[in-house]
Amino acid sequence: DDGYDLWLRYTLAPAPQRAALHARATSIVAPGRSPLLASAVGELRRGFAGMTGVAPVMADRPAAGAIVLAVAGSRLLDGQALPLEGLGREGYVIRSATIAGVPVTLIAANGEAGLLYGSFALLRRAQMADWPARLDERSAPKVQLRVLNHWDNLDRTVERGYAGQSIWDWWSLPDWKGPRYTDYARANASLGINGAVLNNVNARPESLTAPFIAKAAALADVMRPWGIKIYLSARFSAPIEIGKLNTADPLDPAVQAWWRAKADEIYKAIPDFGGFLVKANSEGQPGPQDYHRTHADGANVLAQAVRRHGGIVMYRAFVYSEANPDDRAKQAYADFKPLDGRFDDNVIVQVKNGAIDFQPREPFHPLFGAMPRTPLMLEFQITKEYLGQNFSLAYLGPLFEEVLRADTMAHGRGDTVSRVVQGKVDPYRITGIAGVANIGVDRDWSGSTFNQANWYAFGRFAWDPDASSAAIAREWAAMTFTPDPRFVTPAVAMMQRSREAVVDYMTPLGLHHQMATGYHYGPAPWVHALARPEWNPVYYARADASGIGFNRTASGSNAVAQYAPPVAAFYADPKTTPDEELLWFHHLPWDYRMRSGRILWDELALRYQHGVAEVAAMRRQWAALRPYVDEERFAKTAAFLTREQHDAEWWRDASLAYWSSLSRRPLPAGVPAPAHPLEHYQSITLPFAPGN
Ligand code: BDP
Repeated sequence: DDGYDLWLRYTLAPAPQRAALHARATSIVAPGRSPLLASAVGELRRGFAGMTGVAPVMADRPAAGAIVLAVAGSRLLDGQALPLEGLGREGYVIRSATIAGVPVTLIAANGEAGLLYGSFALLRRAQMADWPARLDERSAPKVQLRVLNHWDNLDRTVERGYAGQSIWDWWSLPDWKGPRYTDYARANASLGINGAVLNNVNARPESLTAPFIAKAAALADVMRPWGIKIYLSARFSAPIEIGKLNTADPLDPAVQAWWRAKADEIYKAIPDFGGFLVKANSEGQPGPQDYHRTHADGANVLAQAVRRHGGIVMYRAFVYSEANPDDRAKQAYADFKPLDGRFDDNVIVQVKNGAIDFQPREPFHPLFGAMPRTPLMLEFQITKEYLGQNFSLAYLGPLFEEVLRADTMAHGRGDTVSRVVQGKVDPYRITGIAGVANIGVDRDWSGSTFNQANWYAFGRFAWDPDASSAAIAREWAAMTFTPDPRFVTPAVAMMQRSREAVVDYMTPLGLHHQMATGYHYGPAPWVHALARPEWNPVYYARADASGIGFNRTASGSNAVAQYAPPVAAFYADPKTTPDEELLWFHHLPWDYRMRSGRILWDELALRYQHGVAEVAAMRRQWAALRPYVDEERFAKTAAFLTREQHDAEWWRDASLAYWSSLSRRPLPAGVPAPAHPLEHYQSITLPFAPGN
């Protein structure tokens, strides 16, 4: 098994269950002709054919064991009293029911999208062997926009992509729409993902030219029957580069007219185009500040262009510049908080989960809860740029969950990031979650089987930000491998600990951004001479002979003050700051006494060691799961775990070699001396690393 089928494998169920499954999927009744409905029916047939060996027949009226798909108002639902209210167009109800005297499984919804999602939910139950005698399930997405961000370039390289080239074959589009696009759409629809931004936020202007609009339109045609809208990243200076204007000033009428005309052109080709994603005035990208305008001015010019077509603008708050050297973590809040309420009503500001950059662990971004009049869209990174990229077995469910459950205390206890994002803390007109995709042309899509779990978890959390990472892992493991609990239970336990292992062997106790320059793979805590201060790992760890950590309290950068007062107070004191975030907020002496009773130096060293030990434990665990896994996926995962173990030891040894050159303290018992002198680690470079 090369992993191509993801979690939609639909393998033949074991004989005893097969007959029971078939008895519940004898036929499909699905009046109507919409493309969404056709997708739902096609998938149900494919799925049950795979699992039972017999495709359900299409029927006009229910017979025993039929699966009945019907939207509200259908006569098939007469007398059923279904709780469809409040489900929106995408929610669904699945029920064991009796229609015309025969037992059926009913999938009902207010719109065809709901029937599609309900069909996948039923297939999930069948795949997990979790189909109770009386089905009664009701679900609706808690977030409107559930969007993948592809950082895919027009030349098919993928920024921070570790799964091969871009799946968008721009060169052969729009003429050739390969089957992989449909499989991509199916996989997303199975999770409820309803949007895809096709191109990199570091956007090329060409993506908005007529030939590329035609290519995007071809992809939109493939996605539409699966409930997915497409979006494009827009380069702010496009009016100059492709419009031949001499400015991109958002307040210039000619610029405004250009964006309107461009939007009209796009909507002509793609009537349901979702809108634009914008990265402006960040990492060299042009933006409104080039013209002394605000980010609100910048967002609004695009928003006005798409608004009459029903489009939106996702405007990123990932901004930092040399002008703000005292603490990079503070800049997004400093730039955006004063603009609260100044964005047009079809703008949503997209905020990374933490204030720096997709680190193995970050405290939640202080903008969450701080923008009552501006909808905020949460951005996660699914591709593991800073977490070992391809090779680490790092399930991100616990990371997503930790961020979503973090309490912003915006107005009081319980105002979690999840509730902010759902628009329940402040009433948002638009709600959304974005994930930077980890998808490429590799046969297994994501570079490794376990990386698929992160795509899966992203989609499930976007649907329900209050979901549980463990429950999601169980679904994924059961569908991707086998529902046999002898596999699922230990595999899930391993997944649940896997991200913490990465935190421990890379950046324990709140350390961050210690990765090598450029490709961000492997340790480089000593780097100090890059042009901008905040590009250097030493900027973040602030380690010297006296101690380690970034003082973000009032005596330091005072970044803590960007949080609501109770959160600020909690993080201002090292005694209340959790160990996991300690050095994010505090600079502490090497002999600072930790909760464990150990001194900081010893605790730090032991955390690295713990991370390494966890990877060793995962390798053993994986070896024990061999009987349940096909040869190909077993071998690749085993090889990657071996690589991860090497990387974990490298991280531990390089980091401790460097820190001990500053702390001048002996390693505690149980932590081996680094295998090589510091200079060895400092001399390692990785030419041709992917994804830059
Ligand atoms: C950083 C990546 C960089 C992205 C940037 C972004 O290193 O490649 O362009 O984020 O989010 O994490 O724009």
